[in-house]
Amino acid sequence: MTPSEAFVETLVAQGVTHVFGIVGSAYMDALDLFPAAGIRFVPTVHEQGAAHMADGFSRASGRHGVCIAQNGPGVTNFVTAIAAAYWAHSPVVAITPEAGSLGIGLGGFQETDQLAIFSKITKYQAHVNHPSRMAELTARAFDRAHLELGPTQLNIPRDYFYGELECEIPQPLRISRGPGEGAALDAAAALLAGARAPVILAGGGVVMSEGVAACQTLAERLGAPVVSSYLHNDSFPASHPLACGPIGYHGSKAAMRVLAAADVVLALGSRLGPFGTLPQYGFEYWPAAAKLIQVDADPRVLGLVKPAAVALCADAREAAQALHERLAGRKLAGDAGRAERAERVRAEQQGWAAELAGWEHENDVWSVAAAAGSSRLHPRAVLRELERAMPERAMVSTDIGNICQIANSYLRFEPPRSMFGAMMFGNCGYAFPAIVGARAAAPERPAIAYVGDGAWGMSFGELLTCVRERLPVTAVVFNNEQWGAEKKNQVDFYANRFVGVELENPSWAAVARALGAHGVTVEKLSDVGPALRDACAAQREGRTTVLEILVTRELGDPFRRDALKPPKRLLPKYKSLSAP
Ligand SMILES: Cc1ncc(C[n+]2csc(CCOP(=O)(O)OP(=O)(O)O)c2C)c(N)n1
Ligand SMILES: [Mg+2]
Repeated sequence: MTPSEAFVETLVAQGVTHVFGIVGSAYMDALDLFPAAGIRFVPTVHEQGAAHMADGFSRASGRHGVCIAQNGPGVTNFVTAIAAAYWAHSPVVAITPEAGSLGIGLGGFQETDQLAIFSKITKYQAHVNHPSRMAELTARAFDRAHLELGPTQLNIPRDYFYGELECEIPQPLRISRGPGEGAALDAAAALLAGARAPVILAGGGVVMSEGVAACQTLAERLGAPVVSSYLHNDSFPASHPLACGPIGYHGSKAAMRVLAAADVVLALGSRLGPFGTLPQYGFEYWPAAAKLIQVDADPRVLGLVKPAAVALCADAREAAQALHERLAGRKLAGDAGRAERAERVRAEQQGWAAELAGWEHENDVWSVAAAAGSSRLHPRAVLRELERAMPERAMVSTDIGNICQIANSYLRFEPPRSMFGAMMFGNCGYAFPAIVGARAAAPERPAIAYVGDGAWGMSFGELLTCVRERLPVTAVVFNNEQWGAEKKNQVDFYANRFVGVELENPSWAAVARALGAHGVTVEKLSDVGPALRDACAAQREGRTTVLEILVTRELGDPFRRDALKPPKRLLPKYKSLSAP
């Protein structure tokens, strides 16, 4: 076969059905085979969009997401999105054809050091150093992405697609972490059996391991409330009596209060990232005195951020099952107070629900003034309406911004693989292309992106992909005419000296219509729910809709209060800009 055939046959063997990218001469010999191989090439507007789509595809399906681009500029356009996939733990394979092997180093066309550029944001980099290794190294890039749950790079000198070789196409290698080491499981089971107030923190690993049912069985056995880790609101069914919602920024106070009262915390499939456990609402809720059992498939994150009494390198689902087995027939210290604990959990859930129901707008002085006299809608009221109208089995991606983060309080899911937050890379412009990829993976599910107007400016171009490729989604664009999340810092720390945060917008609904999508401007609260329902129904007819919601400029709690300091100015010319 030819190397192009070996490459494409390896994709087929790995189960690849979609590849996102922009066409380029560097890999055209292989691209030519895609249709005959049963692979759909999804052309995008920008390669960043392609890689975010690959990420969303993989998060919705649990399968690999794949993107490909022209060497040089096409490939460098991937960078931000691959970094985002790295922190989302998505098995994305970035295929990066590079300058021809005989010209490397001569400064020919579209040449740059593509391995160095991705070295810190991939789990593995395969460089095809000889055409006859095409299948072997392609397969390894896929296997490693799955094994390490993160992006890998497959770098191919463009002349290596040509030639002839003989090879076997490798079968996919799938290795489970298993339930973890026996002695550590024993120790964890002993801690759980001795716990008076155990709490399970269900992380992204529960979703990725298809471990929700196992987590639920274990939680019910222990009578342990379950909190979700930051931006993983879908790691436990929200309607379950033990579900307390997400911890972290704009999360559930019920979750954080319940966690604060734990004596043993079982962190299931979580790296316990530092941002996700920061104090919120002025409340330091991490139970530092509690014994921590940390389970994660990546041994490098065990005990990294929080000291763990027991660290288990394991698959979250298998570990939960093994712990449940070890607790069979055992007396649990927590059984004594089980009814009171259940009552307390219920009270916390109801307390938070009532607080949220009464919290219709922001109450700080700046926000009240900013919203006064405005006919625009309060963001919280809009988020509540959207929550109420959310169709069953919807997938929601959320961007980085003030309103998108407040949405954490209002996003409740039953099945996993439903929420796709821009994870710890935190890039504006994530949510929209990610939901397009999710939609490609799960065409039967309603697909919705929450995006601020600033982030929308970065990402709306991919509307063309939705229209051209019939990948219908709904974008909810919160138009507050500002880069709100950053403006909030200027309110809190810089005495309302606004620099670079005001946005003058076109009608985003009109822009959507000009690009061939449906565009709706929502100005009345009672229109929010019906507009979302209509837009999701239109997805079934192949139609993409932008719901532009006109909201006030009020702003909720800031992202990085932890990282900003009051301004100190020493030079006389800047003295007046000092904090009082
Ligand atoms: C790519 C990128 N650039 C800049 C930032 C810094 N940043 C974080 S939030 C934010 C403002 C987001 O504004 P918008 O999307 O309008 O949402 P809002 O905060 O107004 O709800 C910015 C600029 C970022 N996170 N990512
Ligand atoms: Mg905004």
